[in-house]
Amino acid sequence: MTLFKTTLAGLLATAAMATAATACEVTFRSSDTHPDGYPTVEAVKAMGAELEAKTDGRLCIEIFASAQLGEEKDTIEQTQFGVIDMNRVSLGPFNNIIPETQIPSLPYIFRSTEHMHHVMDGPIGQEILDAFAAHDLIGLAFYDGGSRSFYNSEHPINSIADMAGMKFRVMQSDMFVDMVAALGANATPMPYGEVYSSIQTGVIDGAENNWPSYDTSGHFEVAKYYTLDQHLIVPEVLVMSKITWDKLSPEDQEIVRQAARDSVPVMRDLWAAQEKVSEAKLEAAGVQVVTDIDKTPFIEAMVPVYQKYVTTPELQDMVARIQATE
Ligand code: GTR
Repeated sequence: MTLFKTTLAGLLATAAMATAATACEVTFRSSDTHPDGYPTVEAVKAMGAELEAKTDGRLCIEIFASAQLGEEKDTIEQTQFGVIDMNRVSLGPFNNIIPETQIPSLPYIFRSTEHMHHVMDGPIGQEILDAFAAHDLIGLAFYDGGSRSFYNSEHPINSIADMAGMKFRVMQSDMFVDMVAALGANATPMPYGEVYSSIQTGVIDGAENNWPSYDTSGHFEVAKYYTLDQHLIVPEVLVMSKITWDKLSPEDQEIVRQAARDSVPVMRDLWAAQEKVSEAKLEAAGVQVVTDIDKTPFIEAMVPVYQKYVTTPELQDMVARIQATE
């Protein structure tokens, strides 16, 4: 009987999905490394709802959360090839491919999340979104990624000296490898999905991320020392494959762009709430947080990173314009 009920429920669900699918002329397959319920996933859902509403159900989004389609670096390639239609990713894994994305990924480039919003919502953000087109991608919108700080399994970090010789995972970006080296530690670039077991088995001592990712990845279970040095405020980005984009009419392209833009405030609200929830949850779970860290030595240590990566007059100008933004 139970089996029959399960089968029936399954059939009904399949039928419902089939009905929904036939109503959609085009279904964009969208990737996210985060689980269902995470602010980025929910924001893309909101975008999908707007798309369906504005096109009478013609354009739809199907989200593949929890890295079902692969780790970020691989899904970026698949999006360039048009195998994946949409992707919500950090700017970090784009650093080695699109030089403009290195600028908002520079350590301590933004003074606060508000500063980041002012920059990314304005002409500089638009220039960076436009830079994706030369790489077979359409930059649709930026999302929040909070501020990233170091956590590890060994001991509290109260100053740069405490990081000496430690091994931290970074996103797959050469600039982040140099950032960690500039702090006297060693960096291992690795996909997000491998970090938990790598900390657990001692392959690395720790990693760095924001509160919500530290929480939902479970990394706090294996690395309980978190120091709020806030070295990165890296925006996240929502991109579409240029192959998919080019198949759309100009009218539909505008609807897609607008729906992506409209999902940004949704994301920001969800993000602000999630940061608080994750922080409270992990503090209750016994994470040891160092909050009063002097950031000045960290900021000063980043000079060689800026020298190495901010090389062309265009990139130097972008840094200057960001610093001059209120
Ligand atoms: C998260 C970000 C993900 C991913 C991850 C990582 O904060 O939202 O897109 O880049 O960090 O560290 O790989």
